[in-house]
Amino acid sequence: MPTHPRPTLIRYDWTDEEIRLIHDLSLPDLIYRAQQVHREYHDPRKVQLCTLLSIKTGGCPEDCAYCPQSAHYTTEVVPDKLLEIEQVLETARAARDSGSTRFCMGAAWREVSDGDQFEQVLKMVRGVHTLGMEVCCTLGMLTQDQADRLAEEGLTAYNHNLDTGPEYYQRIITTRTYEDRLHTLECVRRAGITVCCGGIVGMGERLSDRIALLRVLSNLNPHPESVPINALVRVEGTPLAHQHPVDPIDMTRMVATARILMPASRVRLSAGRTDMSVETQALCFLAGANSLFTGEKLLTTPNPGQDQDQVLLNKLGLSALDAT
Ligand code: SAM
Ligand code: DTB
Ligand code: SF4
Repeated sequence: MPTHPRPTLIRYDWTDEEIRLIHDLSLPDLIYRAQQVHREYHDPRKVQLCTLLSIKTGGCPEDCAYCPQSAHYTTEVVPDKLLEIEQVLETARAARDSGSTRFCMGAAWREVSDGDQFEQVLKMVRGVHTLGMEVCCTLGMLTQDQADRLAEEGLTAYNHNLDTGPEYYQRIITTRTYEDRLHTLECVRRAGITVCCGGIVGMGERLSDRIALLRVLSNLNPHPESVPINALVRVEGTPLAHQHPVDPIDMTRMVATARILMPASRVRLSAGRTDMSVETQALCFLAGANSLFTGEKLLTTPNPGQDQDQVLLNKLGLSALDAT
């Protein structure tokens, strides 16, 4: 349970200037403010554990510069066909049994096409829902009808990231627009599915691009229920393979600012944790992160395994959120 009453009003009209002032506070002031807001809306000792599974890997027609699954780049990812339903449900069951409460299925698609494969995905959604887990998908762009059908099968959340600010976005992806992404988010919202939407830091963007991303996210009304903050996983073969690693304090500032702007949302410390120390992750929890991806793998790249995360949570006195 949250440990404070709720005086902070949720706002949807944050400006870049206001966000920048928060982001640039002294670190103690920033963390203090993030902690205050965090405790008004969340139990500071609980962390949501989510498990990812790539149900359709590689060969994607999009040109997202960070992504090892894009067919535009030569990476170590071996394209595969859509997984069988049983295999997916087995993985979900194992994730549930090791404490995960949300199962997120990702497909390397530009968009969902109606037909057999979508019908299979609908069955996977129903199956995971029946296991008593929250179900999330990230399948690319959706039509309203597809979003409605996913909702009917019990989908809890749809992940569709804005990735960065609108200006820098065009340097990262040329095959679909920021407006396309916003349109899919609207379809998801209208279908009554919760929205999972965040971005990536460390792609060579300026601070103003990170601020712009936070402005767009925090001006969505309602706010996305989950906000994944990814640190770029630098994958050999992608155009962003040789970016500088993200500075731990920059990551902390991003998490804390997201927390302050979107008080009721879950802020997820997402990709990039294999390169983060325990201390960096601890700072991110202090800054208001309250969700993690667990398991050995994200979609195609490594993630700290369950044992390592258990040690992390124990050390910090945190525990997994119970299933709802
Ligand atoms: N194809 C679908 C789409 O793009 O919407 C779903 C899967 S896609 C891999 C989901 C998200 O993963 C991307 O929007 C991006 O934010 C994140 N992602 C992909 N590759 C990443 C990387 N190398 N480092 C950090 N985040 C990454
Ligand atoms: C999100 O924001 N991060 C996850 C999830 N949503 C789908 C994906 C991270 C992918 C990292 C690169 C990979 O493993 O392929
Ligand atoms: Fe395809 Fe998604 Fe990767 Fe972009 S992020 S290349 S859409 S799998």
